[in-house]
Amino acid sequence: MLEQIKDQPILELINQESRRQIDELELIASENYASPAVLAALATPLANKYSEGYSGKRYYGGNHIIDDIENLAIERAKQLFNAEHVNVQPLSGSPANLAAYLAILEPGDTVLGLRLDHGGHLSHGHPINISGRLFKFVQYEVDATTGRLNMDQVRQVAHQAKPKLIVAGFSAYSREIDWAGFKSIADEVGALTMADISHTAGLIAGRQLSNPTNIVDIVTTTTHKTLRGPRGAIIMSTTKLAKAIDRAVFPGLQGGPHDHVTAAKAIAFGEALQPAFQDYARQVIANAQLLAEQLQAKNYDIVSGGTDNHLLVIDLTKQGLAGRQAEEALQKAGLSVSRSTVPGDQRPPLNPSGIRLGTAAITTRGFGSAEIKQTANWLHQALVNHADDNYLADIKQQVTQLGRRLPPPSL
Ligand code: DSN
Repeated sequence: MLEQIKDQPILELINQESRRQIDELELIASENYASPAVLAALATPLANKYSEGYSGKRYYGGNHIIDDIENLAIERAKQLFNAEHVNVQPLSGSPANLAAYLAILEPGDTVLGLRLDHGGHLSHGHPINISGRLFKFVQYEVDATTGRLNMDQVRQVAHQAKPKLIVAGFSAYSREIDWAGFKSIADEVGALTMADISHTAGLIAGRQLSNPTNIVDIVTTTTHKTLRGPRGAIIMSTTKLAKAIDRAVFPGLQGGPHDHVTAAKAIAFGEALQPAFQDYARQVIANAQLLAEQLQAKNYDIVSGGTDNHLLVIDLTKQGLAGRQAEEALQKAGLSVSRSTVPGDQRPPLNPSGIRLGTAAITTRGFGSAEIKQTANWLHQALVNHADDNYLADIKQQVTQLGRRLPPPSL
């Protein structure tokens, strides 16, 4: 496929990024490597088509084949998540969340969401995001001592705020979620519930974490994190909310869906329906738990004391390191991570107190316990020697050797 690209500057940059993805270890919790089949679908003539509307009700001609593709994606997503209704058109996670809000809320309505610096997401009501500008978000927090959600505290905030919607879902929270607990609090205050499972969708689809579909009213998820599909998102809902969700996505928020991405989503859902995907999801969690244990043994503080999913947040306060400093040093060692706030962070968001690690991508490369222990050692050595560029370059060479032995499947 790449041989078709004659534009040398772009081709060279694409090749550089491909080499980087082989030679470095991707520990960013929201990233993964889509399969060759998923990537191939993205480079097909489906990208040429306009399909505003839905199956059988499009605003453009020539969509009978696109209808079949979209229907297949919907049926597979329904099977994967046991969902009553699925909209596969959202372009990504934030638009999916916004469409969900538009389906059931009016501007000014009160909504509950987790604070960004406690592990929430911008689109869960941060004042700088359109969610926080359109709606009156009241933010709940994780417990200051345990780093975990305390459902009694969530209940207290809900009873005070009397929201129309409670959003449960996170970008940097490593513990299992009590979906039924959120639902019962919502019922007590007459609110709807929405779960944003963008981070854990693959672990839910792989039957390793509990599934909120059929407990809450709306579930949104991106398709490219643990779910290992293309960049994009879907919205699942009860049949009762189906029409409102569909109208909010189109014509409420978006124009034409990206049909090549819809095909890639269908392929990814098909892959996730295979028994091997459950083994993958199990290994992602085992790897994250081992990584957390290894780092704790080296005296690192893991927020909440560990992980039940694919991610962990390390509070580097004890090490006297800031998140940005750590991220930059690790990058020099070929270890790609993202800085992260920790609950109650005293530092600014651009240079917070922690880093977030995830094992979805390295597990796709075939990492098991030996490679995880090695990775924990490299992380520790790089953080201890963060000011020594020669030392970091030396680690990078070792990282690259392992990276070339276990390349991403698409490269
Ligand atoms: N940017 C994603 C993450 O890193 O968690 C969420 O949108």
